[in-house]
Amino acid sequence: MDVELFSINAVNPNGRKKRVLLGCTGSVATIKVGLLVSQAIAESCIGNAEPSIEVRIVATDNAEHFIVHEDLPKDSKIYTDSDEWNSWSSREDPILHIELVKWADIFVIAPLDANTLAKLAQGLCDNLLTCVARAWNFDKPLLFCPAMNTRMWEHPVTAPHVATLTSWGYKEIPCVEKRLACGDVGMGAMAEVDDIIRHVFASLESVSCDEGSDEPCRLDEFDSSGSSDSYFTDSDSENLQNSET
Ligand code: PCO
Repeated sequence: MDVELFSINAVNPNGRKKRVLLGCTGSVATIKVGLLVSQAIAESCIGNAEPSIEVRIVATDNAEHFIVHEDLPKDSKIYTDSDEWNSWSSREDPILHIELVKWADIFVIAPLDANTLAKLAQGLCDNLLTCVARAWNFDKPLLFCPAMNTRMWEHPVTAPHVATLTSWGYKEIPCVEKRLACGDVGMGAMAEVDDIIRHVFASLESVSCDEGSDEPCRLDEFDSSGSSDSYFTDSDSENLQNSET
């Protein structure tokens, strides 16, 4: 698809920021999540007084190994499997993956590793990220960026899995060929951050979030209960210590 660079109109005329839910899995390409989020937010400011997108992250347990927290904007919201379980104690409590589906305007899984790709293609949902995907509202876009070692990419099971996802209307942002983290050169690297952002903004163009069209959502209850992780920088910690002394 030919997407014009910076042809963003992520701003909703009614004022609400467009809500990007970013899923990260256990590919080493998750090291780029900070760059992806920071750059997307910065680019969404172009032509607008302030960012026109809000990004929240769903990370699998394996993704957590690769997240470089220092690269993420301060106060980035990261939801993990433990949030799903810690936030539920009785039947009146909201279910985190359902609230995330209601909250988001778009779900972007970047990177999508071989394991989670296989799970999604089979309909498995054994963690927060795969539950979000399984409960996804097909009226909203879901984009995925495969990323894995070339040997895994070339396994015969990969292409049918990708084809299954695209047959459901999920949009693939194809992987590229380059030197991978393990030193091998070949297909399987996550698409470039610039390309991912262009595709996300292009998909957001068609997302309407007119006043009154939002599904009622109880995500604020998680945030105010402090059950999800916010990332704070070292300077926040220093400021806190200074204010305590
Ligand atoms: C390597 N696996 C990988 C996963 C995909 N790689 C990438 C890129 C990064 C660096 O530009 C890691 C983002 O190579 O997406 O490298 C061996 S298992």
